[in-house]
Amino acid sequence: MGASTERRLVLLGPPGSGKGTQAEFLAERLSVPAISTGDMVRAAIASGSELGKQVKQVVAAGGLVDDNTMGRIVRQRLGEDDASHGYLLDGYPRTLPQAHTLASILEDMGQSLNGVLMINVPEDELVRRLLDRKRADDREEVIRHRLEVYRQQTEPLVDHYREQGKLLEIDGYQSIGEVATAIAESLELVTEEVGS
Ligand code: B4P
Repeated sequence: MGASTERRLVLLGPPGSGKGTQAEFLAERLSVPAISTGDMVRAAIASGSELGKQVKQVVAAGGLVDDNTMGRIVRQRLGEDDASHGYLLDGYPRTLPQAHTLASILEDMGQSLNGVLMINVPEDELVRRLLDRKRADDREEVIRHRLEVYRQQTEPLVDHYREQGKLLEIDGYQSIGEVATAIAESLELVTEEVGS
C-alpha cells in the first residue's frame, strides 16, 4: 500500500461532540483501527492494573491523565501492526505537549498526519448528550469540569493544527448520520491533497 492511500487522522472536539461515535463509523469505512485513548484509559481502570489505579481518580474527577503517561501508551499503540497503514486517533492529542509528542512519534516512524477533524457542537448540546449517556464520569459537575479543561488545554490545538493547514472543521450539531456524511465529504479533500 503506497503512502498516498494511508490515512492518519485525529478526531478533535469537546467531550460529547461525537468523536467516539464517528471514529467507529470512519474506522470501518477506511479500514483502519480507531484508537480511543478514553477507551484505553477506561479498560486500564476496569482491569485494576497499576496504570488503572494510577489514573482512576483523575478520570473520575474529569481531569486529564498526565502527558508522559499518555505519550507512552500512545507510542506503544501506534507501533502495533494493525496501525502500520493508518489509524484514527480519538481523544489524542488533548494538550499542546501531547501534540508535540505525537509529532515526534510520527517523525520517528517516518510518517505524517493527513488531517485533523474538528467537530464543533454548542456547549448546551454537549451537556445534554453527556447527561443522557450516564457514564461514571458523566455527572453534571464533572461534565462542567471536563468542558473547562477542554477550553483551557485542548482548544489551543485548533489553532495549532489550523496553522499547519491540517484542520478540517465539521458541524457536529446535526444527526449522527449527517455528521458522518460531512466528515466523509471533507475527507475527499484530504485524499486529493495527499494524492497531489
Ligand atoms: P473520552 O472517552 O475521550 O471522553 P469523551 O470526550 O466524553 O468521549 P467522546 O467525545 O468520544 O463521546 P461522544 O461524543 O462520541 O475520555 C474520557 C476520559 O479519559 C477523559 O476525561 C480523560 O480523563 C481521559 N483521557 C482520554 N484521553 C486522554 C488524553 N489524551 N490525555 C489525558 N487524558 C485522557 O459521545 C457522547 C454522547 O453523544 C454519546 O451518548 C453519543 O451517542 C451522543 N452523540 C454523538 N453524536 C451525536 C449526535 N450527532 N447527535 C446526538 N447525540 C450524539
